[in-house]
Amino acid sequence: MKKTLFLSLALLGSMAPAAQAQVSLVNPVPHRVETAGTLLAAPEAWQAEVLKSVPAYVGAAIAEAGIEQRADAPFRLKVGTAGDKALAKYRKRVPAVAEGYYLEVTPQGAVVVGRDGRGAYYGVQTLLQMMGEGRLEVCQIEDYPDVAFRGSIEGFYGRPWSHEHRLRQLDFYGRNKMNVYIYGPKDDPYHRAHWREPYPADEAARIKELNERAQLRGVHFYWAIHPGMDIKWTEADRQHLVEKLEKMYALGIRSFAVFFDDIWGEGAKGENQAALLNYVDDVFVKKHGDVAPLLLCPTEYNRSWSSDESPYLKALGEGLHEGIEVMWTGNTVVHNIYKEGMEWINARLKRKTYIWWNYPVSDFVRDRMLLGPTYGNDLDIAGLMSGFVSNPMQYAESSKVSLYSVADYTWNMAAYDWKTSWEKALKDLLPSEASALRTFAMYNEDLGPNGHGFRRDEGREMAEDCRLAAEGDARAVEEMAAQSTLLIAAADRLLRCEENPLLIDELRPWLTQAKVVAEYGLTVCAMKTALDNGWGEPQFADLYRHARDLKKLMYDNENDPAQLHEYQTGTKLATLRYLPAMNSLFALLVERYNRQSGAALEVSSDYAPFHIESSVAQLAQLPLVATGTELKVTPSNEVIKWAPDSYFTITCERPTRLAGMDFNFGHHGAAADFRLEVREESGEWTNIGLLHYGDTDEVVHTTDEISGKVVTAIRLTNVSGGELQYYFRSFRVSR
Ligand code: 14T
Repeated sequence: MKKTLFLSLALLGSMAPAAQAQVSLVNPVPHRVETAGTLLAAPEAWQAEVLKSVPAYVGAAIAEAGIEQRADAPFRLKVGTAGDKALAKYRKRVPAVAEGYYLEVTPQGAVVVGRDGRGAYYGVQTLLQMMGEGRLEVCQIEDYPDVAFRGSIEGFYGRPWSHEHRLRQLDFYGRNKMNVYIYGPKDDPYHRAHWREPYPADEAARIKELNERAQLRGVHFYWAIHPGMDIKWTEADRQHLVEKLEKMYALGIRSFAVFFDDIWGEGAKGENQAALLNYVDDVFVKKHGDVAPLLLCPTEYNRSWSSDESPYLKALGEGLHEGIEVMWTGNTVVHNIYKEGMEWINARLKRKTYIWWNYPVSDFVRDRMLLGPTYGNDLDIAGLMSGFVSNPMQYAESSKVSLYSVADYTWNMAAYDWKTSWEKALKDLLPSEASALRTFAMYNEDLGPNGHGFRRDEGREMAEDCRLAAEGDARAVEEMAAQSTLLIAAADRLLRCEENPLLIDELRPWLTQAKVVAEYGLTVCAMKTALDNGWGEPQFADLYRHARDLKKLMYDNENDPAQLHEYQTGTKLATLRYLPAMNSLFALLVERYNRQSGAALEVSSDYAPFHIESSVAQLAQLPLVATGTELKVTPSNEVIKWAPDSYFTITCERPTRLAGMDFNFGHHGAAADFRLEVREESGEWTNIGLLHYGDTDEVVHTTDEISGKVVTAIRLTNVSGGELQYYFRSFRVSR
């Protein structure tokens, strides 16, 4: 793109300062642009002519654009496809790639020529985006997607997106040239747990409406089914599957996916999965003739769960009909996508893999809001994949920060610039408060320590100031104080912003928390001023107490049920650089104060009344939530491997009176595999009996002896003598 721009500037001999002013608004970044930067006023009315070769939804998009259609308007818009005779003179400028388009803007009007219907739709989107801010730019654009299938997979654990959110997503995908939405929320019972059962009428009607909206936006609506948890490889279950798919077909769905992720046992057999998919391909896809190629999410869906000679992948690669697409998350479950890994998996599956990118999904770090830039995937792998979809957060609007850039990356990979794309995404999501959103987002990027080891470089822009402020450097501390005030200002502006209420509702717990976090930072910075000026008692001590109280408020915020979203456990931000820097500064100042004045103030500002300790790595990092009378451990999506004698302990900073407790590891009989002990104030460990209520109860309950005990720790130990593999569905203590 840059090259062409250079060339055209040289040819025209002008250096118009506004070159590409309007084109730069377009997402994704177009491939080939020729412009001299000549700006026009965007037309308020036009004569739009949409040729018959173009599907009706393109005409609808033009009609909805808010520009008056008037027979005597001087600006003419013509939209067609490469086959139209009337547009023959443009034909050779239309890229020979599905969904490509050519767009030409002159002072007299605009012409859009699509390679196909969707190409025409995308050309219109480019034109409409270029008209932002009341201007338009004279230009010629040849554009096309790098990756054939681009979009999202609603595939997370947690509360599925609402209908309203899904409709808004589909609109967003259309505008940003994404053509895939895969419907596969883990917590929709008709997708997974009760896959054989048909949707009730009202839910079926909503899915039908979603599919219709998707068609209007050029989006393939994939309906996914997840039968692997209890499928039997029998004729009966084969029929159950096809019957369910037929029901969805009758609603108008034409794209289907079958998921076998996160299962084991019978359902996980590669040959059987391949045979089933081939069967569905024969009796369903080919029979209808208008259904898209099937999409499979395999059980070994990432390299760390597979091997060079994996018989499973071999069974799929050799067994699956040509044309059936297979999904893949990369080298691990949550990982950036690299060229070497793409080549590895493509060779085994004998096809171009369809990437399921597990970002910005946050179902394994539920206390996080992920608003950072989208970076890290290789930029030379477009030709190695058949599709690329992002698994987003349970927070639909907030996920658009990342999805905007996924659209950009998958369309024009070589030109992808994550910084610019991020800035544009923030402006697109909240035009009136983009800078406040940017400030806030700088502190909401990293995932914190997590089982998948996926991290983000949060606060890169303040790295140096954080490092120096932690050592007490005066200028850096001043800088951090100013940054803290900016964060408070940003949070307040967003809290009172009315432009996108759905977004603000999602962000609210983190916005509230951001203000406390920033107030803490400000207070620590003020402690330095107090100490430098020799204020001593009572001012330094007051600030010191305030800083520690704010830590307690942060903790209370994290555990306040009124502030938490469903499934959310805690509200963390600024944990990679900002808070550690402020914590170090706090400790340094308090030590200095203690030394100078002979005081013995506690040097740490940490407030955490309960901690987890565990020899099981998968459990050691799980967050704890402590509401009024309840203490809950965040459930895990994973199967937990308990080595023999491994333990899980909750420790209490202060003696705590227990009322009761229970846990659910998804298995009747688990009561016999574990020993539960509490540590009493004397330091002595006491055994507590465990039992199930009834013959099928999965919950493990304690005997009454626990009630009223005052304890400093609770410990659960695997005493079965062997390794245990259990879910970790819940772990609750009431006090
Ligand atoms: F199918 C997959 F490609 C996939 O990623 N499956 C799930 C997905 O639904 C979830 O949102 C994502 C992030 O947590 O990871 C997968 O879920 C897991 C991952 C694990 F490592 C579930 C259990 C695991 F042990």
